[in-house]
Amino acid sequence: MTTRRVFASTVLGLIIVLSGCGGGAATEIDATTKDFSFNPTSWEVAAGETITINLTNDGAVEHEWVLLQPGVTISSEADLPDTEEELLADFVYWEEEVGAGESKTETFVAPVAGEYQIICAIPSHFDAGMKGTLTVVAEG
Ligand SMILES: [Cu+2]
Repeated sequence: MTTRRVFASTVLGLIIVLSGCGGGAATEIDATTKDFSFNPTSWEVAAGETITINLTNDGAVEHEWVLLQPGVTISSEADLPDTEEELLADFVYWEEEVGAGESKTETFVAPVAGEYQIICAIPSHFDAGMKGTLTVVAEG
């Protein structure tokens, strides 16, 4: 009786551990942009995987889905550099823009496990609310 209970709880624990190891993390995500927000505002993908992203812009102006580099976060646009060159070198891990009313499908390779900030880097858009979170989980 006692042995059986221990076995059952061990199996249950193993299932919980396995399911928490990124086996369910997506390799395809959807992101819709509007004026001025993302929907959804958070995504979860598996580290090192090629991720397909389906971008749809339901807004009236162009938007971007910008994945910031590991360890890089901003709290306002004042934290961003003045030049595109510095932005790409020091802040951006991957980015794609999508025109008003347009849709596109692109791919990028997910970085190492961690929490990453998603922004729209078009002036005034981040401060207006275009921010999100990409959670990258390690593969089990
Ligand atoms: Cu935008």
